[in-house]
Parts: sequence; C-alpha cells; structure tokens
Amino acid sequence: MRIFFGLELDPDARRALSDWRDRHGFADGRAVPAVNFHLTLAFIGAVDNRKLDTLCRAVDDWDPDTGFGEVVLDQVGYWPKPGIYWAGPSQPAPALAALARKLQHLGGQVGARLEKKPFAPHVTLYRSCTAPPPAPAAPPTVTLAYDHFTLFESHMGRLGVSYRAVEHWPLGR
Ligand code: 2AM
Repeated sequence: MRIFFGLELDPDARRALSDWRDRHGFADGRAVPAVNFHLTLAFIGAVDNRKLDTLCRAVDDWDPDTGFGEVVLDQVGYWPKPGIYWAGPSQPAPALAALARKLQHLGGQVGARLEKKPFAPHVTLYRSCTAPPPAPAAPPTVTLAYDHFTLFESHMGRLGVSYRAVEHWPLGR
C-alpha cells in the first residue's frame, strides 16, 4: 500500500477552503475534491504490511514534543513542474516542520526516500495545471487547527485517488 503522514482538515476548514476556491481560486487543472484536502507531513511511499506495522510501532514508541496548534492558510502558490496550485501559511510553521522531519526520519527506517526539499506546508487545491493560475482577488484565510496527525493510505480507484485514515496519533497533552 501507498502511505503518507499528514494533517486532516476539520469540516469547518474543509468547507472554508472549498468555498474560497469556488469564489476565488480558479485554475486550469484538476480540482482536488474537498473530501481529499489534507496537509502532507511526510510522504512514505509503498510499504507491505510488515513495514506498515514496524512504522506504526515506531511512531507509538516515540513521544512527540509537538503540541496541538494551528496554522492559517493565508496565501496561495503555484509549482509549475507538477502543475500544483496550493494554499498554505505565509508564516513559518516550525512545529510542523519538526514533526515532518521526525516522521520522515521514521519513514526512512522502513525504506522511505529522504525528502531533500525543505518542508513546504501546503494543501493542494488543483493538480496538473497547464498554466499559472490567475492571482486571486482575495487570499484565503482558513485556520487549520490540529490536535493529532494521521497515517493515510492513498488508493487509486476507478473514480480517482482517495485517502483512508489508517491510524491517528494525538499531539499535545
Ligand atoms: P501533495 O502533498 O502536494 O498533495 C499522497 O500522494 C500525498 O503525498 C499527496 O498529497 C502528495 O502531494 C504527497 N507527496 C509528496 N511527495 C510525493 C511523492 N514523491 N509522490 C507522491 N505523492 C507525494
């Protein structure tokens, strides 16, 4: 199975981001269904059941010092090579970056390739854009509050990709 760690968007944040996209976020690409919105922390890739179990136990054994918190998705950006139009925080998110680094490291123990690019927190809005999207009339202002992180399975079906939460771990006490 293909897996990654990420943050879920709570229903309010999901709706707010989707509403903002309907009003202001136009792009010539494939719109990500709102139900699929998430913020990737660490992409792990393909693992078998044994590696999945090893990884989950390694996360269980680790006591994260990252507490719950929030990031404000208040800017958009475009990565031309993958054609990704995204929303993300304009302010640095050091706690999330530290969490992402640790999860990458744990993923490395079951064969995940180490990500060389610096962590860029974002929620993908459109994929496969063929041209840079026009600047929006107003930026999003969506608060993404988090108190846990999630291991997702990414599944490619006949109707496209879908994500299933495999396990959650709480953040903060
Ligand atoms: P995204 O975070 O830009 O949307 C599952 O595939 C998730 O992991 C996607 O959300 C995807 O992009 C992210 N991801 C990060 N690195 C990836 C990679 N090398 N291959 C596939 N997906 C990757």
